[in-house]
Amino acid sequence: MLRPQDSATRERRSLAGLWRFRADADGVGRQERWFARPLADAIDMPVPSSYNDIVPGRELHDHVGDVWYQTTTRVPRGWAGQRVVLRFDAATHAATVFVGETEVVSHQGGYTPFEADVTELVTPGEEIRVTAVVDNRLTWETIPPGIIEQTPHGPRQKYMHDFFNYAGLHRTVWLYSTPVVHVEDVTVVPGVQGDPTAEHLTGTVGYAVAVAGGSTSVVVRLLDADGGEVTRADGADGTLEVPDVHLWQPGEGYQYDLVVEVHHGETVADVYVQKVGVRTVEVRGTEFLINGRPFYFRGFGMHEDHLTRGKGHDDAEMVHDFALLEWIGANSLRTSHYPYAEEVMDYADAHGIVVIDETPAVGMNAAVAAVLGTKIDNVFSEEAVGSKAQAAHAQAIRELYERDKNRPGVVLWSIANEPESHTPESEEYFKPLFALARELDEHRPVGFVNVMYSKADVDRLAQYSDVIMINRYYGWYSDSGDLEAAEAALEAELHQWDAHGKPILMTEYGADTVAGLHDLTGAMWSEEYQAELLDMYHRVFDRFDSFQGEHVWNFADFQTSRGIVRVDGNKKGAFTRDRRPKAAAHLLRRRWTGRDWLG
Ligand code: GCB
Repeated sequence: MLRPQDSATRERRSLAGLWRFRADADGVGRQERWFARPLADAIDMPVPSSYNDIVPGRELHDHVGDVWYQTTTRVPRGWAGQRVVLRFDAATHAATVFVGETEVVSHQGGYTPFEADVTELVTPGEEIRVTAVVDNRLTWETIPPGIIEQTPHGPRQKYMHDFFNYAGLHRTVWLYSTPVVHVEDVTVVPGVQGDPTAEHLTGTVGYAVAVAGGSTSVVVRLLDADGGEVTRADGADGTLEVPDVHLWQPGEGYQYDLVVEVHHGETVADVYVQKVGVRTVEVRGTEFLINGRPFYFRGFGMHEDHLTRGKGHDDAEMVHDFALLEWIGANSLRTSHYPYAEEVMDYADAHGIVVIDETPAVGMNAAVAAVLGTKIDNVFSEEAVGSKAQAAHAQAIRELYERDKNRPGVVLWSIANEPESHTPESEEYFKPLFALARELDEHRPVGFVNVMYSKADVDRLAQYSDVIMINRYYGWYSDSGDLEAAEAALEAELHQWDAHGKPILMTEYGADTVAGLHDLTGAMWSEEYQAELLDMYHRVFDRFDSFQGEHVWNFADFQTSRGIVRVDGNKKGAFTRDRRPKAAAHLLRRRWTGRDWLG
């Protein structure tokens, strides 16, 4: 699905701002048709934001079920004769949208966009009322999965991942126009002729344009970053050659503009500009190659998580987080454990940050669930994560691909985080999903993130992955406080994975750490322990040639559900939740940049 943009033929209007909002504790709003009139008893709710922490008290924080959002907007007069589309960048986790009294779209899946053509329902120059009912419930039919327990005190949402189930309209809502004859989709596939490490390379950009609304011809022009035309071609698909190509590189997000013009008779009916970064990705033996050169991942598993707004996107927070990544010397991140806002992805593309792009499939694991207090007998069964979840999972993979397929920063798909992966049932569940990911994208490697309960000797999914991604907590959840034992166990395990002959990435390692807690005996929870643990891991990583990346868990402390293993959230951040560095941040900066904090 194309992102809305302003072009010579298109306009967009953000509906960000304060919406009317009401939680539907009794679940009666759909039946009572709350969308049919101005929302009664409403409070102001910022969009984008999670709603959970905006007002004090548990009621909204722990709400289970529907909430209602409503706003009015005037459709620009100048849009007469245009197609008008209403797009939600995300609604977590499911939504049904109404324009006036008409239902226009429903969507399941909390982190990918959806839209509706509302042309027939609007009159340019007049106001419309937009209402969205957003459901935060996680069940055995959703990704991620969850369980709703009915209790005498009301429904309780349980889930098998630790990050808090923030919900609401986390990203912008757009009203946008396109011509009736319009570009519906663009796919680009970059490449190079010959050895990508050679000088003065010729790049290639395979492209395919889908047009809707009438018979047309398509012209594409490729512009360099200064706006100079590099090449042009006629036709809805083909391959462009880019002489002396300027590659997209880690650390340098050079991008071209592919200007797609749809000609209808003598006129240019629609113009859409697609960014293109030319780079290659390849797994060769135990190496992960970007543009033919070995790439070593340095960075973090992240979360979209901030004070007050929860998972709501905010440009200031985003730019600050990227500035901290640069300060610390990170070259990459994983969108743990769901697709991030498109603004984040744009920023990564534009600045040469390498991304492991993850679906929202997290918490498919009985052992992890048990630690978090939920008992499941057979996780991959019709009673739990069965065919319905698998269909939702497949849809999540498709929507992630459709959204991010053109992004140069995305070099690897992660189709799940820490599923149980040692049972025949897990293999049966995942086999078709790996096949789907490969069918969608022949040009990027695919993998999943392995959990400590399904080690190399029993795992059944690594065979389907191009890279080995593992999360390990030696010295924290196992060998707690004993870094010598942890070091031996980590090294022994890496030897086992080494035998696969694939690149190995540590996608999570870390220790909960209370900022400001210091202890000269190196006690757990202290800043000293976190730094010492990371240092130990690095020592071990450096002993393996097949080791191609280190992503610390986590970039920053983040909010979790309530439980006895968390005090005010997960504290494994190198930064606190309000982005102050712990000792570990300085250690990482030294390892990744060779510099101290003032250096
Ligand atoms: C994991 C999960 C991550 C958790 C982390 C932890 O393995 O992938 O979502 O936050 O452990 O800190 O427990």
